[in-house]
Amino acid sequence: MRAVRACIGLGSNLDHPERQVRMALQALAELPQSRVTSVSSLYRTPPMGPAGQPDYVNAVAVLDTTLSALALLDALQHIEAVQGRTRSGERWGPRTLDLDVLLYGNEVIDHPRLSVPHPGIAQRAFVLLPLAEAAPDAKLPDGRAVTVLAAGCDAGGVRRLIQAP
Ligand code: 5RU
Ligand code: CA
Ligand code: CA
Repeated sequence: MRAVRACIGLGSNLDHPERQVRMALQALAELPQSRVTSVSSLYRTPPMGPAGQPDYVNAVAVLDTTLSALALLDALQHIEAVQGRTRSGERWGPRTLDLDVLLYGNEVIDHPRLSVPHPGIAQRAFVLLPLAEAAPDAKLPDGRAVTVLAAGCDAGGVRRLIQAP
């Protein structure tokens, strides 16, 4: 099967976020049928959505994978669970680890479990800045370039924490 380039968003704001993101990057590197081709720097980002939660650490990893989009989602949710993700708190509340399929090749997916491109991708600096760093040639299925979106977003408060390897 032909490999698809999938872009994965990583986020954590509980229980040593930097360590959570590093552990998740290691887990992504060990996914079956997949190869990590690029990883962004780690960014410290102010929380969007519900206020009063800790800052996040965000990053993006790029994979070449022959996993289907839903098999990839299953694998990401397994990594979240291993790293202590609970689904009990408030919607959009703090979490130990959040892994999102941001892009899956050029596909548009509208499934009860999975929406790709990830909703909000075109507005959120904590997604666009690491995405533009890790996959500077990436475009959304509608043709918009992530570098153009990143240059136009409000990057207020987003700081590079750890330079990409
Ligand atoms: C509403 C607006 C809800 C924007 C959400 C993250 C949103 C976050 C994250 C940062 C959420 C979804 N803020 N807020 N990083 N996830 N900085 O990963 F993003 S909840
Ligand atoms: Ca998310
Ligand atoms: Ca998620």
